[in-house]
Amino acid sequence: MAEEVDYYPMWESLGMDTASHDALLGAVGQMYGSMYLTQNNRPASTSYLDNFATNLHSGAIKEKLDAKESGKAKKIIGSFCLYVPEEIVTAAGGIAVGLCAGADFATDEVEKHLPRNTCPLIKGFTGFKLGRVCPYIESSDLVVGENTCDGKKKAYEFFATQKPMYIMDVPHVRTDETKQMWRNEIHRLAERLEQETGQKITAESLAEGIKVANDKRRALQRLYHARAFDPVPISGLDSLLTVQAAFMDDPVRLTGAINDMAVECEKRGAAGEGVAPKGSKRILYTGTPMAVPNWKLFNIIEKAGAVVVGEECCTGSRYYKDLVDESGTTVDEMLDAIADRYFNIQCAIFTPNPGREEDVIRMAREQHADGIIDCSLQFCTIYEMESFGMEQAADKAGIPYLHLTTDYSTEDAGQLNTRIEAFLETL
Ligand code: BJ8
Repeated sequence: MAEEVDYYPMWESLGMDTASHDALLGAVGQMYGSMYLTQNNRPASTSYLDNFATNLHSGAIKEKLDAKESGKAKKIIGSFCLYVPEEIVTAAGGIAVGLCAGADFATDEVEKHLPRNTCPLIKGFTGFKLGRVCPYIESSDLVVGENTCDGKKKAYEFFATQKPMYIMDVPHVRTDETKQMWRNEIHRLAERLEQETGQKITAESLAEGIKVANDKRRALQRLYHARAFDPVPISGLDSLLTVQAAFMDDPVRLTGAINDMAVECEKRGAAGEGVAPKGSKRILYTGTPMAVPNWKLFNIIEKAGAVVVGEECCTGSRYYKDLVDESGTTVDEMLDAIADRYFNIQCAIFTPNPGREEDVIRMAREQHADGIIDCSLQFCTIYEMESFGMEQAADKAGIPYLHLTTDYSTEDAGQLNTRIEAFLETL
C-alpha cells in the first residue's frame, strides 16, 4: 500500500488557509462522489480521472513544486484563458496551469472588491485567491491575464494587487492588421516568460512544446470522435473532466491516459457498449467554459437520461480542434505559427464571430446530436448576446435548441432540471 503523505506542510508553506481548504475539499469530494461515482458502466480507463480528481490539490501540486525544486522546471505560470499558449510557457522552462475556478468561495470578501453582478467565473477565481484555498494560484510565480471580456480585464486590476501579473492584449476583430498585432503580442509574451524563467526559448524547446501540446490535442480529438457512436461509450461528465485535466495535469502522462480512453471507447463503440442505452437523447453543449468543479449542468443533463456528446467551448473543442503548424524551423516561425493557431479560437470576445456558429452546427451533425444546449454563465454579456444568433443558426439547421443561463449555486438546479427535461421530451 502506498504510504500516506501529509500535505499540510506543503499547503501551509504556500500560505493557504488550511481550515477553509479542508472545507472546500470536503464539499468538492462529496460532489464528485454524487456526480461521477454514481455513473453507470464507465470505461475502466476513466479510473485515471478519479485519481486525477483525488490528487488535484495534493500530489499533482507536489509534483510541480518538486520539479521546480529539482531544477527540472523554472517557474509555475498561471493563466485564465485559452489565448495564453502553453507551448511558449513550457518552451521557456515553465509549467503551465489553468487558474479558472468553478465554484463560489469567500463571496462576501469578493464583493468588497468586485460588483455583485459579476460573472461567477471571475468571482470564483477572486474568491479562491482571497480565501487562500487554491494551491495552483498560490504556487504560480506569474499569472498571465488577457484583455478579453470586460469583467476579466477589470478584475485583473484587482488581482494584480494580489499576485504578479502580466496582461496580454487580445484583439477583438480579425483583420490582417490585428493578426500582425497578435503575432507581436505573442513574441512579447515569449520575451516576458524568458525574463521570468531565466531560460531562453530555443527552436528545440519550442518545437518540443508544440509537439507535446499537439499530441494532447490529437488524443482529445480522437476521444471526441469516439463519442459519435450510439450508444455513447463515455459520458459528457468524464469527457469534460478530461479537458479540465488538460489545464493542470502533466501533459505527456495525460496524453497517454487520453489515448487509452480513446482506444477503450473505440472498442466499446464497436461492441455496442455505452454509458447510456442506445437511442438516449444526444446533446451538444455550447457556451461559456466550465472550470473544475463546475459539473452541475452536465450532471443534470445526464441524470435526466440524456448524454452530452460534444462541447463547443474552451473546456471542449476550442481547446483541441486546431493544431499548431509543426513545419516552422526557427523560433520566430514557430511563434508566428502559434499566434495564427490561437488567433482562430472562436471566443465571443471577437466580433463578428461566425466561426463559432459554424463549429456548433458541424459538431452537432458529426456527433448526431438531437439537440443543442447553449449555456452562459450569469452576467456574461458576450455569450448571452451570441445566443440569439446561435438559436437562429440551429433553427436554420433544423436542430432543436435550448438557451440557459446559470451560475455556480445549486439554487436553480430544480428549475434547470425542469427546463432540461421538458426540452428532452420535445426531441
Ligand atoms: S477564450 S471564453 S477562456 S475569454 S464566462 S469570464 S467571457 S464574463 S471565460 Fe473565456 Fe478566454 Fe474567451 Fe475562452 Fe468573461 Fe464570460 Fe465570465 Fe468568461
